[in-house]
Amino acid sequence: MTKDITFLEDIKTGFSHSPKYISSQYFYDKAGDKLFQQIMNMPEYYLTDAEMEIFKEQSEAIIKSFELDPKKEFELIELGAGDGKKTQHLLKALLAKKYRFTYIPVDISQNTLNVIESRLDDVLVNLEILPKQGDYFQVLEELIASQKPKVVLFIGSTLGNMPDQVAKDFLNQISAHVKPNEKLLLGLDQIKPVEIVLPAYNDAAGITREFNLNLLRRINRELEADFILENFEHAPEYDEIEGIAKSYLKSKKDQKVFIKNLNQIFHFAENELIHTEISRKYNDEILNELISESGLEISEKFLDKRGYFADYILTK
Ligand code: AVJ
Repeated sequence: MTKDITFLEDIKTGFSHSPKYISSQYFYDKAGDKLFQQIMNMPEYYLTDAEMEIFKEQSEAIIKSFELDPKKEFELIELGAGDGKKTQHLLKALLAKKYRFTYIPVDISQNTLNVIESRLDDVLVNLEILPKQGDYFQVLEELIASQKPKVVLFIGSTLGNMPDQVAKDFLNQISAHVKPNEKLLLGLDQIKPVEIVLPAYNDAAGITREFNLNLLRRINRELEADFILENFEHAPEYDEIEGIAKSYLKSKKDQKVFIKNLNQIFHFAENELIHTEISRKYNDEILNELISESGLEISEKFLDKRGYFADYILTK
């Protein structure tokens, strides 16, 4: 499978780089998906609760901000659909208001889409749902010909895994796929003190630690490597000024690891870091800079009560 070749090549590239890195996209194998679900239930991981509160309590206002013509059918496209638990509240409110729309969750993982579809089929019997498996932009490209107006959702602060320049390109591309007056609902974690952010990436139960170490487990399994997981520790950081949480795996000692499928030995010095993830936090100024060349503008902002998380409405 080409996917495996990519993993192999990406690991080779990342481990040959100084400092070493593993792309955060590789967290999400079967075990990683499960661990992320558990992370979302950790008391320290405030992001999910905060955004859930926004959807539970402010869905009516969010719908108003879409400025839809109630007589016209529209398409609600969710990029990276997750488990649908948050979106469910918005969908329910739209149905209650008798809007006619098709909900189109888009995800790389067919498995994820199946989970959402069966969950939503149970709770929202009248929902028209049309899951699409594939790459976001490929799917948006397919939908561009549609005459129906669209609203695009990209929630959960997933954008935060992208370096700013990548995020900028991503938002420019989304903008290129929507028409004037169409909306993007963008969920972004807000910059806040280290005492709140850092524990979210270092929960006491050790789930995030497992999530990070699972990358090595995956390399062992899929690339036939001999990482000893006990020889690495989970090392997260958060710089409050910059507003970026960073996760690393730190080598506890000087060691060598053999990756059979690359027929290559990699050396890890004591305390050497493998960078595995960034989770950027935002404010209006940072977001405005990211969308400055996209033609999108912030038209509204919905915060949870604590002001931890924001769902922005961006209008083209
Ligand atoms: C799914 C990207 C929003 O960065 O907060 C959670 C992933 N990583 N704990 C985040 C994650 C470690 C999460 N996002």
